Amino acid sequence: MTSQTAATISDRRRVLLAKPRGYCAGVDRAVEAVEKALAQYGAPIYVRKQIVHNTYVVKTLETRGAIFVDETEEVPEGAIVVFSAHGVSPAVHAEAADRRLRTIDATCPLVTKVHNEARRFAAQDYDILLIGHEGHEEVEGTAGEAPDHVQLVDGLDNVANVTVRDPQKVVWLSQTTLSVDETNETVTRLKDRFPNLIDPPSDDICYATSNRQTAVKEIAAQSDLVIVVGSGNSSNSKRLVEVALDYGADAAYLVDDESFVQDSWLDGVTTVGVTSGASVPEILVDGVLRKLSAHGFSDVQEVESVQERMRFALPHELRKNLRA
Ligand code: 2E7
Ligand code: F3S
Repeated sequence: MTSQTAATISDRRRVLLAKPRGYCAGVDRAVEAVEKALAQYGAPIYVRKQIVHNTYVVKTLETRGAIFVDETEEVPEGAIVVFSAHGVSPAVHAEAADRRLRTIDATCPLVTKVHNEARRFAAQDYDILLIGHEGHEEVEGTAGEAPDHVQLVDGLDNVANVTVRDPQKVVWLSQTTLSVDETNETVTRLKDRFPNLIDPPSDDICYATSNRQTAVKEIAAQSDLVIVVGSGNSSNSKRLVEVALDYGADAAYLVDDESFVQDSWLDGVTTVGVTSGASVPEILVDGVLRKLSAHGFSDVQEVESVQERMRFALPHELRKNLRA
């Protein structure tokens, strides 16, 4: 290769950086809730489950004095516990009350909205088809609002197994972080079986999930490779990898941080798309961009598809004194 050809190729190397990406309003609020609790009451502050599904966020809060537990029974009586952004069922609230825990509920307000829908339809004796991923904390919390009325529909293959009491009285709800396209397909199949299936009063897939998918669609077709920054248990981040592949990226990978980016992925690549899930701090994206720059991808073009301005107020418990 002549030096001129090499220069031409390296000049063409670029990064398309999706916007919006990273923290959503619910994550911002939940992480700030733990930070404020630590500042206001001092360490330790207990947190039930990962406050958001990001390894770096959890580790950072741990170094500041947060203790992450799986269940409320691991929290000493009378201590302060924060409930994660993904929400909890009424049974978990009751357990915490039994143990006289002082609770700060960092459930995203858009998840609370889905809980309220579940309660309202259950009170009217509807069968509720909850589209979501089995075992995900958000699904457990929402289903726990009306366990006798909710059945989980996890993926298209599950549609055939659904049985309802009265096909005239069925509603679907969903997890907030699903693939928009796949959910539409699932609903279409459900409506083939239950033509009178009612839609949720407003979209359950949240603005942040849907905007990040729109943004990655815009860069995927032009990208040889898409790197999604996010942790392996982050539902919305994993969906971004799938959407990138569906919309024309030749390859797409989920990475926790730049150390996971393999040099071999960049062989023969001229355009790298980069985005991040809703639980991902920007510092992790910066690290990936630095690594790409070191490999000749220093031309970074941000592609903004939707403007976001959403903000949520902190949990109300942080506006009063929780001291015992
Ligand atoms: C809360 C909710 O923490 P995440 O990675 O969670 P998912 O649900 O995508 O695994 O992202 C932020 C977030 C998204 N949804 C937090 Cl209900
Ligand atoms: Fe809430 Fe959606 Fe974020 S449900 S926590 S705004 S990804």
